[in-house]
Amino acid sequence: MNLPFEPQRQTQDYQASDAAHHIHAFVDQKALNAEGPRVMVRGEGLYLWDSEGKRYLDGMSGLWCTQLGYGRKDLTAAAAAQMDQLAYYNMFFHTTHPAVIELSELLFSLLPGHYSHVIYTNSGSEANEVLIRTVRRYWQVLGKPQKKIMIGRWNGYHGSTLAASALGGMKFMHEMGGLIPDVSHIDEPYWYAQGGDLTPAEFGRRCALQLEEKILELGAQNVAGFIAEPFQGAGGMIFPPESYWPEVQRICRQYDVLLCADEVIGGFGRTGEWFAHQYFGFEPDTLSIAKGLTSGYLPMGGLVLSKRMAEALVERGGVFAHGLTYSGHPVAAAVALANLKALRDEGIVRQVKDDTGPYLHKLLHEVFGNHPLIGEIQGTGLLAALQFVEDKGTRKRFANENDLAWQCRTFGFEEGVIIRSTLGRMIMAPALVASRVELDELVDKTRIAVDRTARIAGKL
Ligand code: PXG
Repeated sequence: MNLPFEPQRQTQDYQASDAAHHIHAFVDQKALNAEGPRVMVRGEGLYLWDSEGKRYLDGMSGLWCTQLGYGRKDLTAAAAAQMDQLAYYNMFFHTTHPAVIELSELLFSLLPGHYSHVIYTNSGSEANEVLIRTVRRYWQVLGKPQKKIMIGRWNGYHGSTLAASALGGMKFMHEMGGLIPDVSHIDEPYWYAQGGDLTPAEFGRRCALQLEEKILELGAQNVAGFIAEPFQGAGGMIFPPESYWPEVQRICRQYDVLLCADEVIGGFGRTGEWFAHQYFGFEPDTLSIAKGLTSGYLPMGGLVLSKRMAEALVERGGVFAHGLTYSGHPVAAAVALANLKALRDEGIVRQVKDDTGPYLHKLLHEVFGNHPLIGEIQGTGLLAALQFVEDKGTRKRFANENDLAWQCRTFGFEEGVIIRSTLGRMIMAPALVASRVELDELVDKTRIAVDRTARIAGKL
């Protein structure tokens, strides 16, 4: 083995101890224990190494979060300096600290001007938990306490805690642990799977109109907000038709329902814009953020509020009985600040928009445009989905599309590339610092994995 590190222990030793102590995410733990998880031990740029010395091109930025890639010394230095100076303090007790103030100054310089305030959290799930209470509190302050219901979307993902998973529309999650009161769902705008004979534009409008129907059914006087990801991430990297967001925005404004964008995946340059709602051209009232805020180096999220909401809460709200021990954690804030500075000052977001994003999509269209297994290529910036299809003419999907996609992901690992599978779609979201050469490798290895899958599916 020619490793750029010294593994401390044997892989099997790590695996045995892992099985003895951990319940992993979204997996049959017994089956995983029998197989043994890969043990990731090092990261540099876009690459990861496991304990066997195998190298992977990480086409998913970890979990859609390592915008700057792995091993950035400026982020390490920012964390170390902040730990030396003030490792912890909080925003209770009438106190604050420079790291969080400087982070917010920079954050709001990057956001459109109609946002002003943020409540920091440790994760995206927490951001959405905070969202529910903040939105309800806002309507209380405005004298409309009955406006409590949140509308989300089927197959949306807003996190794994109880209220966040209730906002989301993953039914199998609801079945494990239950829902919370005052949450309702409408359909997702997934034209390829559900659009039938409608054009994408017609289907997008139809999906948006479901929101209006749902608001009328529940009573606008009872509805607090509509939460959605600008594009669905965990649900399959699904872009809504262009007609969708303008109509959703119109409906929210018309019925005085807050429009809450979950930017946990879409934020911080993924689409080539700083935030995904800017790419789709709508103006949410709140933004849930996390992941790319720190490039995943430390846990941090937040709920961003419009000036209008913040003004009501600050000027008329009195005490908001809410707070987290680690809200605005100085070390996470220092890392987030260094991360945002790098994304801005190194022109990384602009590069995604003008160079690497268009390059990736040109490549994908060249390689997969006529591929027998691929019915649609979606995405923008450093974000892409490949839709598996059995019959392109009718958009008929494979009955076992989930298994095929999982198999494709496994082939990817074998080829040394990490891509994500969901419900018959393969997803790529590499670090935003990816070079053209790395994108060549990503697409090349993905093609091998997709070809191998096409052979199993009888398409090659
Ligand atoms: N909102 C969105 C849109 C997300 O994608 C969360 C909230 C929750 O964030 P935390 O930090 O609590 O995990 C997420 C998380 C995947 C995958 O495989 C996606 C997420 C998390 C883990 C795996 O696509 N998204």
